[in-house]
Amino acid sequence: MDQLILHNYDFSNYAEKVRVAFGYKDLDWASVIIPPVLPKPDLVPLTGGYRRTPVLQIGADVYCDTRLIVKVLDRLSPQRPLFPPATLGMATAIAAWAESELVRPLILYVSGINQDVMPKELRTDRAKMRGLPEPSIEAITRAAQRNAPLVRVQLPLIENMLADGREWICGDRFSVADLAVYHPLWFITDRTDRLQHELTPYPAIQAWMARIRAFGHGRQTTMSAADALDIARDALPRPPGRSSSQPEDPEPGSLVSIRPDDYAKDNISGELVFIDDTEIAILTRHERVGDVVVHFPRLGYDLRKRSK
Ligand SMILES: N[C@@H](CCC(=O)N[C@@H](CS)C(=O)NCC(=O)O)C(=O)O
Repeated sequence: MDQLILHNYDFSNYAEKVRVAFGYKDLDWASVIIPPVLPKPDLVPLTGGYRRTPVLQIGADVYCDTRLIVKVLDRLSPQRPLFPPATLGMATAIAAWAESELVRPLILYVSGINQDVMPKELRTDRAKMRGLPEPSIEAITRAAQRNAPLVRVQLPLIENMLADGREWICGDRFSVADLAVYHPLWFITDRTDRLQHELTPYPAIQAWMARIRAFGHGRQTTMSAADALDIARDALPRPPGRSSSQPEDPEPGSLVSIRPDDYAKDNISGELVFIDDTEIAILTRHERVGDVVVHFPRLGYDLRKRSK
């Protein structure tokens, strides 16, 4: 298998989702540490401007967004699938809930309580990313207080999912549902133990988290950003497969732009080289790395045709 390179930083909960997937599948991978805030001069040549974390690089192909990255890992390493066919629909729906309704209040609560141990630049950067004015420390504290109840009303739902003694959220097979529910909960105690008490009433959650922690992170080495850029420069993107687009989709070969459909509206432009039900791939070019194909999940992204 070609070398898997994950561009990530330690306190990124979405990166933790992929690191745990590496552990579950027992994969070799190289870790490139990226800055948690802009500028990210060694990342954007690879992504055409996508700035979020993590990003998976395989040669001159770059996979953005963990919703696609986990599918790519299943394709490359089908043993121990993250999408067991019997629970595909349920796992996808639970993951979608976890990464919207659960993640957002949890991150606002935990990072608000831990703001003294988070990088100082985070406040300015994240406000800019959302196109909002920079909040004061007091406003962040108030946001943490507003979001604490939203976390507390959702934790019992997870305890309930595990209450019949099942090992994993969808039954006896680990799946993407476990990964997606785990990574925000991991963030609760990643930086400090201040919020450990929020998990104390939930023995099933705690035992389930311990089972997931036991997977570890696979076999990790470290790589410099310069080496990762050289690998992209020296590789050719994989030939795209046959597209299966819908009638309304832009034709492969058109100039398109794509952006996440949530709060961070960073636009990436290039030539559409592949599109199907799960994936969109765009050819980008940068002087440092040459041609790179940047891949996005279909769901969660807004794709538009551009005039030349
Ligand atoms: N839907 C994306 C969300 C990724 C995301 O929001 N990651 C956070 C870090 S945990 C982020 O990108 N923050 C801004 C940054 O790192 O620049 C995914 O699943 O990968």
